[in-house]
Amino acid sequence: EKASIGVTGLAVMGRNLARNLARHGYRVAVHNRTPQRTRDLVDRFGSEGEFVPAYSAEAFVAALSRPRQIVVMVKAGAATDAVIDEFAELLEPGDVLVDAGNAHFADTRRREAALRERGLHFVGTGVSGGEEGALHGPSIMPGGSAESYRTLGPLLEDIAAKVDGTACCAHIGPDGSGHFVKMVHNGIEYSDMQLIAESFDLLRGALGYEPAQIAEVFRTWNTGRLDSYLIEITAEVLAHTDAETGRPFVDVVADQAEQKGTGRWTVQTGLDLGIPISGIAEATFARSLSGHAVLRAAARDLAGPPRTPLSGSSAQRFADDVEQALYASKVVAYAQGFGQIRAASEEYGWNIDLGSVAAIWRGGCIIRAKFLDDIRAAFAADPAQPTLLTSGEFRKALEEAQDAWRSVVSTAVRLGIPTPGLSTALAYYDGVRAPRLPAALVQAQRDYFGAHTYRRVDKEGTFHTEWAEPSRPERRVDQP
Ligand code: 2AM
Repeated sequence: EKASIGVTGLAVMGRNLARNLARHGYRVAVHNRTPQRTRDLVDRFGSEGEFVPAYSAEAFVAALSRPRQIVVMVKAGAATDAVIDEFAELLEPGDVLVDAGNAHFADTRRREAALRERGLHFVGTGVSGGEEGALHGPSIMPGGSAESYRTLGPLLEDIAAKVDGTACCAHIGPDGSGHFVKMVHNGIEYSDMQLIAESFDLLRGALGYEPAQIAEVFRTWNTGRLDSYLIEITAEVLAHTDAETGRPFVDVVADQAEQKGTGRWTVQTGLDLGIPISGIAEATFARSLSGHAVLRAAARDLAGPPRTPLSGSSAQRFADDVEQALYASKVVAYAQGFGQIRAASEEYGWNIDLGSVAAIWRGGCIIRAKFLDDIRAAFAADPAQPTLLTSGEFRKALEEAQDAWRSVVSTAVRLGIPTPGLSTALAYYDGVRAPRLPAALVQAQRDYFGAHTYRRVDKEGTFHTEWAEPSRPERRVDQP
């Protein structure tokens, strides 16, 4: 009997995906460049389901029923290309090759086009949830042809996380769309994490709370609208005491946050598309700032304000104010991220259903949160809305939060506590709602030094002022 799907690349993620498939009753062919990993999987987990170990690419392909479906789970980049090249030779038209790694969507577009030429379906899919998610139910974001999803989709939906009985897996759109959506997921994750970290820093710096007390605050928040995986694990981390020193664990961890690159890609792509994803950008830059040890050592003695903790009624209100600032900033970060997905969808003709993206992020993935069901509902009610900020419940929440949000950001500024994420989100909120922006002056400056022209508020046309002439005459330049 042939296997209905195969997994190649059996490091932890691939192994756990294979086990998840087997536990759901699928016969799974398993293969790895180094055969020991394949043997190891079957030895340790063979009892969980039906595995068909294959010790060569040829044997692996021969073990699969048609159309053959192969999930590739190797390191993104050259390894993915090597594996694709190897299997493309062995597969036949109609077969499906799935890249479940974190590929850049532009690579996925290139690979999909090349394999389509040969009659093969290439599915670039986002998988979020880490090792645990891969085993117990990740959020899955597959791109590629609609035809490939007809055979592959049911399997992926079976192994995905479920929320209210709905699978956290849906066909995103053609070619690179799945990996694009996964990339933005990770960018939003950066933003969520940074906002939470800033909230912690504020509660500590402005109230003098200990990490264990802050863990309690987060636990309380986690019973409300901020209910999410990231808030939950933050409370766990903050409550943890280092065994060796007896100090709060968060205080013994070096304060340098690393990144693997998807946040950077999100920011780079945001710049390319001209979409202001300032929340994700600040979160990414905050990580890079933290890593610049020499810069930070040199700047350590720059003067700042005294950090006198708050007292009285402002202290009593502060934790609640931070909750509101965090929530409002989170809404901004998601509005920006969904805006970026929409822009890419238009640019590449992907026709992505934003509500469906929100729906499959409700479970399995790192940013899973109650909040995502509200986003799903907002897009379901009005798929074409220009921004989440103005949609029913979110508008109300932002308008209610804005006083607290401003107060938190001003407290941060006054005490010299860096809050790039919370501050930029507020600046975005004020930027998009401003009836007039100083962009008028920027455009005038551009016309002055570069003759870049401008449009006027009071009449049609494109104009240029002859700034070098004393009388500064204006000419209309868009007609003969
Ligand atoms: P390995 O066990 O043979 O090293 C994560 O590194 C996974 O990607 C591993 O399963 C690893 O296989 C696989 N991998 C990395 N580079 C590869 C390549 N060039 N060809 C095939 N598999 C590769």
